Amino acid sequence: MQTAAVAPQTGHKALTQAQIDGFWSDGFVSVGKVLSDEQLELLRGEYDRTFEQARAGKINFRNLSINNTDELEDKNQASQQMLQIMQMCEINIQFRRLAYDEQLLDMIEDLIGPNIQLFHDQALYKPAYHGGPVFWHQDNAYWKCAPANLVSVWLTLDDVDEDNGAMQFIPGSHLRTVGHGQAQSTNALLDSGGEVDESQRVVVELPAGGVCIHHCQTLHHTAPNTTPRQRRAFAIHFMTPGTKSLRTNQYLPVSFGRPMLRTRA
Ligand SMILES: O=C(O)CCC(=O)C(=O)O
Repeated sequence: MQTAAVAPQTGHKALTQAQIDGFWSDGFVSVGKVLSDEQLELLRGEYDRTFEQARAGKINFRNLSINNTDELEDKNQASQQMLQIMQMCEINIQFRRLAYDEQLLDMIEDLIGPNIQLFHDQALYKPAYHGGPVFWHQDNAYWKCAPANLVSVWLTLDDVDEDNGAMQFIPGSHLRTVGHGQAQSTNALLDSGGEVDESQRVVVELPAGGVCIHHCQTLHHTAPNTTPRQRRAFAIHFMTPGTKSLRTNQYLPVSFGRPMLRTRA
């Protein structure tokens, strides 16, 4: 069983003590708007362009709402679409730069210390009207990393609320691991819904350019998007160097896809 990491004493760089304490007691913290309007405009354009290329078959993507035998037409036409492009940092320079954003890294340093390596990133797009759900899960049920002290920045390029797919969390759920099963409607997602007391859920509404941060064991999900408003999100998953994959029993080496983003001077 994995246990949640203990908060390192790093001093404050970007988060307040209340935000840091909130993160360690709840397993998530909402930071509000972080991106400037200029950054937001630039990233929206790059995001849309990349998804257009993906839908045209030029870039790999998955529709997490279907069984990915991966016919392009199926992915594009499905009645529910939770679209995912992995490793934007390897295909788009603006999203790679975002992983190195000092403001974001200052927040992450407040939580896991000054040695920060990228685990991976992903664009998660719920189109208007037929955006598919992401079921309740703890990220580390997918990742199987040790120690389980990875943290994720989830960043939205659109205003988000419960109806178009804002993040929903169960406070305190990062303190223990729960069981996950394969979701029935798709081969791409796990589902730990049976373990969740939904009356405890907290919906984190954010404005476009807003950020929330969560621990890799915090139970979270997002609802289908049936609204006329698209929901473009981007997640960056950070780890400390020396993190091990329990699948391979190997440390995760520094590479182009897993660069060191910050090290102690
Ligand atoms: O963007 C979503 O809908 C879900 C994101 C998520 O589960 C994550 O970033 O860990």
